[in-house]
Amino acid sequence: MVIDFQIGPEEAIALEEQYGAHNYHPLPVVLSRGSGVHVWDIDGNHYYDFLSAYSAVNQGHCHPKIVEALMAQAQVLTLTSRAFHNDKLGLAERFLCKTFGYDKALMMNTGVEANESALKLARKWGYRVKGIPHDQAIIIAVERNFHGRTMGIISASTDETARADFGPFMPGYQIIPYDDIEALEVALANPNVCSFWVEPIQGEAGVYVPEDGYLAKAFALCQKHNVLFIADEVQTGIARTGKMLACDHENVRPDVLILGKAVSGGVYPVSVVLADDAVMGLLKPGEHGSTFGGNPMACTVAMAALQVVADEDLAGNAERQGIKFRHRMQALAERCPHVLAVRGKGLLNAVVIKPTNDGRTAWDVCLKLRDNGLLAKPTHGDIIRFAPPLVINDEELEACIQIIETTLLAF
Ligand code: IF1
Repeated sequence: MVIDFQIGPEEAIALEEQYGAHNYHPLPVVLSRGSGVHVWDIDGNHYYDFLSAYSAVNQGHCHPKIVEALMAQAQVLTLTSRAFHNDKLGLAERFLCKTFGYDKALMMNTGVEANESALKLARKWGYRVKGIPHDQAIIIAVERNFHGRTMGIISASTDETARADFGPFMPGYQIIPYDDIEALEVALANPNVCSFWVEPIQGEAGVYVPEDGYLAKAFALCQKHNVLFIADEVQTGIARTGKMLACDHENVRPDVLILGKAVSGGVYPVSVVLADDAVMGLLKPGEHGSTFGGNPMACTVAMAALQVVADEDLAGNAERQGIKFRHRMQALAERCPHVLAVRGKGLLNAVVIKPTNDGRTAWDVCLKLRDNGLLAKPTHGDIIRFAPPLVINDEELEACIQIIETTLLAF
């Protein structure tokens, strides 16, 4: 059975308005097809995708090898639960451990679940290995972090919109400024700290890249104080910043590594926590789990998606195209008074927009970009994130840069 209801864009939006929770404010465009860096709306209009589903489709939309893996597995076995073994889980776990250099992998589904899992691990390690007194473990998080939407995770958020009316919150966090080594050193002096939990580049905050050396220094301090360094690479991982992991830029190997999004190329929800035996070995049967975590579909898709990243050298392409992109945006900033700043790494970039005197903002820029055939999303009112699929080639990037230049110069 193929469900193929034909609806127009107005009806599609009206249905969401009437029947869906209003927890998003999407750009008005209704997509119905994607391939590589390209997407098409219901009416057949073409766009370049410069969001990549928040960096989940790094391998490009509907990558044939990943879709093929999904379809083949879907016809054989989809879900067994973890009550039984399945013939793909061990293969995927080995694949993940070998790819990222860890002893063990814990497969979950979404980014936020992987973060929750990592924090549970960190607390247990704090009690069983570090010897922190019962229920006293502290996790250090940073201002403007984004790790997802569950209660445990937003308890560490400093974003009022994410928190208002959702309290009471989970205790056990200490929040320090991001990119501030001195603040970290002070916080680490507390012997009850079990972990430091950080995004190598802050995505939601507006693609905030820390000072060179921050991650390496933070990691060294964590080692000195016997504290786990947990990296949330849900958005920065899987070649997005020009290396397989953003931590690779500073040769940091996190004690606990969290991956999501592009682990599956955006084809199926897959997230992973990676750690060595000394940490992951602490989890015992019954202490953690997930009905869908590590199911054969997820395993097959993740292996295919990571193979594509290696085969197509997406890290190298992200590095090269990213340098070109920032170079051209910086040149544009010289000519265009509405471009205030350009920042990023690899193909995770942001442009800060100066609003017009008559009150037009980054949102209006994104509407114009859409009209000109490029999709991007504003954040925090004045920032536009530019993060195309990493398969983007020279010609495609040139066409996209020209759309962005034309749009901003006319703004
Ligand atoms: C949405 C931002 C991106 C993440 C990091 C965990 C998660 C995310 C570093 C949770 C999710 C998202 C989700 C997306 C918006 C988005 C986002 F704007 F919030 F910052 F990507 F840029 N860790 N990021 O970035 O992963 O549970 O969603 O799988 O729609 O809220 P999830």
